[in-house]
Amino acid sequence: MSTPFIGKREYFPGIGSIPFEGRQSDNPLAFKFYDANKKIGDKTMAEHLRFAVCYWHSFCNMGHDPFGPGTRHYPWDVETAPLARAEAKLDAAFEFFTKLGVPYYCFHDIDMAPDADDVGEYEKNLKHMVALAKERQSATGVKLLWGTANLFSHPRYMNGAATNPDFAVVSRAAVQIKAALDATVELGGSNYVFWGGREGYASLHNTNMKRELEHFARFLTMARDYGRSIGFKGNFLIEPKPMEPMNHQYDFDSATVAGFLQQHGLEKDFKLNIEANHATLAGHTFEHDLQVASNHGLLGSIDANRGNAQNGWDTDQFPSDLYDTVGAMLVVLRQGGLAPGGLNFDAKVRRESTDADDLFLAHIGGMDSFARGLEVAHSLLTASPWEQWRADRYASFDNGPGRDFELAKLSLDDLRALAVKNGEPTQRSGKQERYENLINLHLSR
Ligand code: XUL
Ligand code: CO
Repeated sequence: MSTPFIGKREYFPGIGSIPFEGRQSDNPLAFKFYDANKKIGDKTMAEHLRFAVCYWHSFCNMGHDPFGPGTRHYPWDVETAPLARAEAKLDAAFEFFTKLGVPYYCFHDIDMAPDADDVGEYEKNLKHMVALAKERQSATGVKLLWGTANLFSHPRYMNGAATNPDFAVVSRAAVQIKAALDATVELGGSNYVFWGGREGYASLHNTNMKRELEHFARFLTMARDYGRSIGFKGNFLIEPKPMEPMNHQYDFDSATVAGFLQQHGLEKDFKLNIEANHATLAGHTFEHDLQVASNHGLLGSIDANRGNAQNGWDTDQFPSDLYDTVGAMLVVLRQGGLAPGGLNFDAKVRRESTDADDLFLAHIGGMDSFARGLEVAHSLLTASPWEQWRADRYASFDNGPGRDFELAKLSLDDLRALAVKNGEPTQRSGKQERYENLINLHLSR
């Protein structure tokens, strides 16, 4: 099957549009569960899942690790001039998005455009590439889920960007934030992400944490004000991560960021972008950090990936664990969806996965895993006793004194008097295994 490609040449020859073939198919380059137009409840799968491909891992990361260089050879890297290489990479990226059939993508400023120490040159490069990306977006219908600035790779940011102890670096960071916000607005992005890569510390001995956090809030407030002044109507998203690259990062997890946003009056404009492998690095499950964000009305978007239970690093593997995707989709469905956020695959193929089709296989697997997670979560919520069981567990608060307690009508003395009257509470089982069995049953149907 051939698909039109939009660049000067085809970068993924031999691979056409990825079709939906259903669970009986043996075709590795076909979806088994992700059927974009299939209705789940009142929305299609595409509307629920809002998949995005990330630019950095998919088209920039060569597979290097601390022990060796990259293992991948990208055909767009044969261009030697930086701008020509960026243009070829853009064509390859849009060819990939279109063949895969995802509605969205995400990028950092310097994933798409060549970086430069000279501010004018950096801004010129980004503007040039954004103009081309805008053309590709209108030619293909692929949209921008979110834009962001890379404020962690350049050595100038080694001590942080917005939280750097040197004001000269804080000011230099503003160049990139302003340009990336301009780019996001120009490309009609639905969200703008801040991942505080080096916003944290290596040692408390030399760090005034309180002052750095105040600078961080000031910086985010300025970015918010600038974004709104140029017409950005979407959500600003903070992406929590507890560590790596720094020993400690200020946006540790959902609970920490929710408190920070509320403390600084930013909770109306900012939400959270929760990444699975960041939640597990913080010692939580993915589902936990999603739920905490959702409790605060702050779950804005998801970076979909998974870690490795054995080593605990940010391995950014493609999601493949259905138990995890069911858990995630339960939280998403209960809060009524993710829009204007989405599911961005912040994931990379393994260093040993060096064929061009591996990028397709990885995304197909991730999309199928979330499509299946969506189906199972929907069926648990609408065609099983799950919600009733959970509600029954709290039934003692639905009326009588329990309800009065929730309505703040009782004092501590009242509670004591009730305890004396009622005697020792009857033991009630949590019945966790019953829910686990139900998930497996619905997964196998
Ligand atoms: C790093 C990470 C970033 C952000 C965007 O762990 O997740 O790629 O998603 O800066
Ligand atoms: Co991420």
